[in-house]
Amino acid sequence: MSELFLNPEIQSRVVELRKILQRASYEYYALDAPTMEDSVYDALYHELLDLEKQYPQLITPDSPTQRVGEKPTTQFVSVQHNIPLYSLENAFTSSDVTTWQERCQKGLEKQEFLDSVCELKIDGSAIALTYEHGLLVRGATRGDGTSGEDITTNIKTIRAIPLRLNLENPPDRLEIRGEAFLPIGVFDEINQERSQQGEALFANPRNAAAGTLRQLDSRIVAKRRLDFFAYTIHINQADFAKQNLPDISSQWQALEFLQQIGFRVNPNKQLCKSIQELQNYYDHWSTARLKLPYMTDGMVIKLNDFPLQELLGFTQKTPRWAIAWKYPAEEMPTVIEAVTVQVGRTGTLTPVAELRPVLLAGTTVSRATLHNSDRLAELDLHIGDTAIVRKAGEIIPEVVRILPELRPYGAIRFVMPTHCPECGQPVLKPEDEAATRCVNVECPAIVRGAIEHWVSRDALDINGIGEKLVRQLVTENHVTSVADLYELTSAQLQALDRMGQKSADKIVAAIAQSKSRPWARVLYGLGIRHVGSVNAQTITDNFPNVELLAGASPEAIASIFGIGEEIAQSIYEWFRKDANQNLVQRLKDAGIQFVSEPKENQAIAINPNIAGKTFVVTGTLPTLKRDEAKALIKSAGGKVTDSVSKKTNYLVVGEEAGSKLEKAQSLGVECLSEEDLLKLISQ
Ligand code: 3BD
Repeated sequence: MSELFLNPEIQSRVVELRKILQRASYEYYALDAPTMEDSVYDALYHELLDLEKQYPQLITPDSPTQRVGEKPTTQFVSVQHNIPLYSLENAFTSSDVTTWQERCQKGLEKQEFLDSVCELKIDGSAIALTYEHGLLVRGATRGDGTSGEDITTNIKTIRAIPLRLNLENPPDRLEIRGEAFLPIGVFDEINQERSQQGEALFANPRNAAAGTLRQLDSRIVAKRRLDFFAYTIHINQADFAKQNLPDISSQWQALEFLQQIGFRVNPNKQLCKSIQELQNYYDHWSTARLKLPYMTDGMVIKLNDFPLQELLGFTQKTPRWAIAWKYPAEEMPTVIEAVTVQVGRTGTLTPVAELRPVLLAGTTVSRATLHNSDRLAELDLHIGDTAIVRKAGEIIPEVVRILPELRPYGAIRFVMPTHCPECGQPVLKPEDEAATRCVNVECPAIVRGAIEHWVSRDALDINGIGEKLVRQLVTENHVTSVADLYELTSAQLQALDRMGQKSADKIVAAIAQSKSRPWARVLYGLGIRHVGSVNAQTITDNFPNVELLAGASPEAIASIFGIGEEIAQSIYEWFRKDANQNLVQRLKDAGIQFVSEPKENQAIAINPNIAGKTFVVTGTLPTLKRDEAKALIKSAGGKVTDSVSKKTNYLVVGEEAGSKLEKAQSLGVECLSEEDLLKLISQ
């Protein structure tokens, strides 16, 4: 009935609203240049929605209100792809890429480098879109390349995919291919939500995207905010001529055209004119990709010229004119052959998976941490399980998850031992802590750890005492505490395996030299929980001798600017133990410094790049010692702390950086190399 009373003004308003909203979406998604405030878009969108509710006969399939379906589908329908979706050949090294380029040249009887377009390889799901007369009529998964599933209702929820092409005279039919993906931020949000609701987590954004695309309820898909980058266009030759479309004879032009007609195209594309340029693109994005809000697993190289592509054609599965150059995999499945348990310096027991070796991020990995017993229980790990192991960059390899469907029959669950594997004493696991601990102060692992820490570079810095020697000294009972080091004789050392007089004398001298190390290093060397080398300096600045510190209340210690209650409590408790008091006495008797030297006045040149900024230093720097780097930062007015937090401005990173780098990356803290730091200071 309402049709009869339809006001022509309303009809034209509906058409106008759609035009305005479509334009705004195009600028926002395709051009990445928003022109309309969200609130304005919202208001106009709701105006359209209300009109369409009143006059349902005005609804068109390309209306921006039609992105979310009404009710869930029961199953997806299989569809044939008119043009198959090919696979890509993989390259893993620059020589693979050179070989590919030479093969192309040979096939085309050319001598010179063939211009190539580099695109980031987005780690999502390949999608095929069909447009008829400019309207999106079908979206399908890649499937096996020849047939996939019709997921049109889900595809329509993706705002980066236009429902109508931005084209005056659209061809009768046109196919677009590209990659649908979940931005990493959205992925994290989804997993956080799932974990709160006790649902199984998605392993990575790719699986989450694929899972979302195959959701039967498009209202859920709409909430997941999928995104899309287009990279291929197929237009019928005859159609092409008929509509007098612009000339598209290269991949570069195709990408530009795709953006023009309304698609989001990845902006990080490059037209390369030499092998060196391909290499530079690969090198640049191998690290720059880590800062992108979506996952990439490599780059795709395509010969730019369409006529040349056509001449080369396809093999059974792949185009000869394209290749994917992959970054080394960071996650791989492998078999856990055994689990061993390591005892650390503080007595913490860490379960370690012994793996069938796999290549990860360019290195062979045969062990991965399992963190603690809570994590073990979460994984439900059985010996012989196949697990996904992950190693990214400098980060310690870890077991991400188990594939229970591959568990061998009769496999035995691994449980944490009730006794320390090093000393045989019972272990403790406080209810409120994840860690299992050996609390036997004479446990050889703890003694070894204490000594290794005492001699380490930021502590007493004693050269020549490595892990092997420490092990020998402890096993042979020469040393049961760090104080025993100062009673070692050259003769005792010479009695050890492979130790000559010269080396033995050197070590004894190095130990003696350590007696002159400042009180701050001594405090750090004691290995009190939570006391890092920076905290130790702050504390000794305020407590110039050990007697003052040993007698201080937790409140007095925590009153120091920059020292928290946890550290204060830990120090307080440490000095309450007789064994520790005895240790301090023995070290004092041996001549170790437990008193601050009077401070000389230092000339300070405040640097605005550094002043007021908070730094953390980690790993082995190429030329500076960590202490030297820290002193440099402090002398320029910067603050140095021991651990990375949201308040950290910079992480200075060297070789073999561990969890601090991982933390900094997850918090988005800027990382500096030694060179970067020196530049910043000298500016
Ligand atoms: C991307 C093929 C060609 C048109 C075949 C050259 C293999 C997934 O960002 N270009 C890209 C990306 C993927 C591509 C092509 N360009 N094929 C491309 C691609 N920028 N990821 N892929 N695909 C898409 C695949 N998918 C699932 C199973 C097997 N192969």
